[in-house]
Amino acid sequence: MKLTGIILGLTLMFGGLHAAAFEKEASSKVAVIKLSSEKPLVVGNNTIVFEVFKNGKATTGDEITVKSFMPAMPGMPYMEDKTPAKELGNGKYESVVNFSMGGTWQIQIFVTPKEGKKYRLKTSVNL
Ligand SMILES: [Cu+2]
Repeated sequence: MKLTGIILGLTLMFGGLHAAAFEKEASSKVAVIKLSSEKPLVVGNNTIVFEVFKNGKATTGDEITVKSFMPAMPGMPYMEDKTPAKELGNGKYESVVNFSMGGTWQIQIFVTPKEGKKYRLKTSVNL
């Protein structure tokens, strides 16, 4: 009984350490990209990890640029942030994305693979 409690406690603890505060998936016929962040998304800078899979396999050597934008709203101009991602390995790429205000942001992920055609995946986030 006591041991079970300890094991459960440890499982919850380590589970908690690995859980991402933000997770989202973008996919097309070409690829699947998993977005995640250790911290919840905020207005300002966000470190987002992009995991790129092609045919179920993690990619390497891709060049990735992340564009986030919000269409113009009454009394507010179009807003955009565009930043390259750096490769971390194992199909993971990291980018610091700046959201300058709360609301819905459209995200476009531009991928230039080491081999094959360039492609783009779209998703969105709310904050
Ligand atoms: Cu706006």
